[in-house]
Amino acid sequence: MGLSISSLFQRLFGKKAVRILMVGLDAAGKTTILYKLKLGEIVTTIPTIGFNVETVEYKNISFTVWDVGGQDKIRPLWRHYFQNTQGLIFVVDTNDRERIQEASAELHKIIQEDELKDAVLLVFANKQDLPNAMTISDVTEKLGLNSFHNRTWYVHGTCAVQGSGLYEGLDWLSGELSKS
Ligand SMILES: Nc1nc2c(ncn2[C@@H]2O[C@H](COP(=O)(O)OP(=O)(O)OP(=O)(O)O)[C@@H](O)[C@H]2O)c(=O)[nH]1
Ligand SMILES: [Mg+2]
Repeated sequence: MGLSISSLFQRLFGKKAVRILMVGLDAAGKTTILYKLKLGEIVTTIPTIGFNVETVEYKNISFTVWDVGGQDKIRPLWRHYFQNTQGLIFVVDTNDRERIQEASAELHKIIQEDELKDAVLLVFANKQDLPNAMTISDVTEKLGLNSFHNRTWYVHGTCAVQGSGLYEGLDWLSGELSKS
């Protein structure tokens, strides 16, 4: 026996349930993304101390998205959310050139965690609406994504306040996660 919650959910509702962890530096736009996906609206955010969690239904998948605050003092809390994560969304502020190395270091630190070894990685290169934003190839290079050999990853440009790019990211995630 031993039906997982996910397969039980799938039998009852015909949808696959997946657990997504969304992290990134503070002010990258995670909470804005979460509520744009959930409500279709821009909410006024305050820095997240702790986490927000919402379920977003898209296509044949029910995504439970955990959005964890990114301030440096609370980044050590991220690891408490790693377990059972099937998809990791790493959000980067492409306008924040000063902290792209810091973002890269945080990504490299968590990606080697054993609990995340099977998680697919979606990078949202956010704030593409701002004039000084780094390009997708810049972000790919600065995050060292090409060094992730045993990882399924994808980077997509987004503008959370307009909602652009978000569903393309979920499309990719749903494609990858329905394979497993
Ligand atoms: N111009 C622009 N601003 C954005 C975009 N996405 C988010 N913002 C703004 O960036 C600020 C920070 O957004 P949040 O969603 O609170 O950031 P966060 O990643 O949740 O931050 P923490 O909770 O501190 O980890 C807010 O003022 C947002 O309105 C975007 O695509 N473009
Ligand atoms: Mg937040």
